[in-house]
Amino acid sequence: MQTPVAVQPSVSAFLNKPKKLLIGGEWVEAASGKTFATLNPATSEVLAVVAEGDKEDIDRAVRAARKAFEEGPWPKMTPSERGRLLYNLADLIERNATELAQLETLDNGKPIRESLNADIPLAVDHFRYYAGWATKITGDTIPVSVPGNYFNYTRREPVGVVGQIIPWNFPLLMAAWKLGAALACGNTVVLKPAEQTPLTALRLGELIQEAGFPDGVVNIVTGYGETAGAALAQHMDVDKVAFTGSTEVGKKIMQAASGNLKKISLELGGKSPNIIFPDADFSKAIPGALMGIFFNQGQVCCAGSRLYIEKSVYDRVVSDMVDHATKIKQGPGIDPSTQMGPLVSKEQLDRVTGYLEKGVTEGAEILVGGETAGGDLEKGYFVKPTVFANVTDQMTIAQEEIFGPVVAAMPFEDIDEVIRRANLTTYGLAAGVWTTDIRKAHRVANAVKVGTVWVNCYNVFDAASPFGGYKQSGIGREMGSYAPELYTQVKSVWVNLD
Ligand code: TXE
Repeated sequence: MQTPVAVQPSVSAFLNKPKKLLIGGEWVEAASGKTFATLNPATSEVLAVVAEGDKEDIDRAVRAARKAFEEGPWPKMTPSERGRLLYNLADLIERNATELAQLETLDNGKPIRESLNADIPLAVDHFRYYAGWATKITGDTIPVSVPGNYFNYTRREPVGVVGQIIPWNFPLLMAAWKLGAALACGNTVVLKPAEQTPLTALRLGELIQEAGFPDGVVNIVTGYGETAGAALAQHMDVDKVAFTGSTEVGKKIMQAASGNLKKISLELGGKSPNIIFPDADFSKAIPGALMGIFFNQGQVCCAGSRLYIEKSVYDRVVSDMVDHATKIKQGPGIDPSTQMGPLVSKEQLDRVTGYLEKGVTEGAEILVGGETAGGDLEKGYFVKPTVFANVTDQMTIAQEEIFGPVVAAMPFEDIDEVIRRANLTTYGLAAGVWTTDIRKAHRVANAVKVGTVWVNCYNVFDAASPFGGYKQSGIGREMGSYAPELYTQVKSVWVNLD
């Protein structure tokens, strides 16, 4: 097994020890005894070996979560005690930030500067934010008009046992997005990390135990989507499933959930328009457009992958983008000077290069990139940052989520045209608009059918602000005051006062 250089001793120690499933407070082997390897995408070498959970393990984990939900001590704890545990967890993540960032970078490929400065601090923030919510899940008193003398009030109660299936692009942060609100609201959880990136979730499991969460409140089953993931989505004793991933699998989750009509929330793919008007501040718009598509190698659900540029400034913006793209330093994420790491897997590399070929076949022109990186990086899953021109809205590269560092640049004539074209997609996750004219900014913000609009900025997130999609980008909103709606159900209580 390849132990990477320049990592903390605790990272090497974690990589070398057996990685089991967390079920009912115990670390256990998969019932089948099977394991699978997780690779370092910068080198394609084996990074660690992990237990391969399947249906039987999901069954065990759901039983443990049910017991913890019904019998306690979790349901008997006060909201403030539950909040305290979430604070403890946030503190522990913060204390182990470098270790977690290194693990994340090795497993996922992302530059260490991103895992250290974005993924981990955002996860800490997220747990702290929802720690505060634990004491603020309230009901209402309702002034009813029915004849008689009634007192009617509502209680917000936890949904119960929640299955959470997360992707590989922000492994720890997605675990935080899912767990924070679910635990603050008093649910118990079975978490299924992505098979490509199980490591930080497993380390998080250790920190969850260290923070003092009772056994069975959080269970973690690593394994594949079609087996462990599907078993969780279908399970008849799971009350809700929360999923982040592809729209294709999102639809399967919805079908699987119909067996017992479990509640669902889905955060799916996107093809987000990023719109630049000629009156934009280009010193911000160009870096914003670059970051919008190249952050995390473009493996971001809200990536600004359709770049609409008003015709009069199209050539200038595109040439600046190309110029900057050639200067991006690619390399192993663990190298602090790396600006862009590898894609997560060989499968993702093949998917992205497939889109590059398709773009050319359909008549688009590659201005920069368009190929894998050779030389020292040949063994890893590196794709060069790519800018496509001569793209039409109907082309596959303008319609389908590529999930790689690939942007389609397209000129437009005026605001009405760009609004219409921005909405020409089955997705509706996010949009960006760059202008110094506040009227244009608001007109676009109001007209685009998406869950998040960034004006003169991109990829800004805060635990307090909701995130989720219109159309086929998803169902429900995570974060802020909205996520507790996903993780509670409302009970109306009538009391006859006569
Ligand atoms: O995603 P999957 P993949 C998009 C992106 C990417 C494409 C494919 O376009 O190129 O999806 O990536 C679990 N029942 N996004 O194939 O399969 C799986 O184990 C239950 C967008 O990796 O959707 C993993 O834990 N679970 C995205 C999770 O689903 C199943 C993030 C996501 O994997 C399952 C990732 C099944 N039948 C990819 N099949 C975003 N919205 O941010 C798989 N899984």
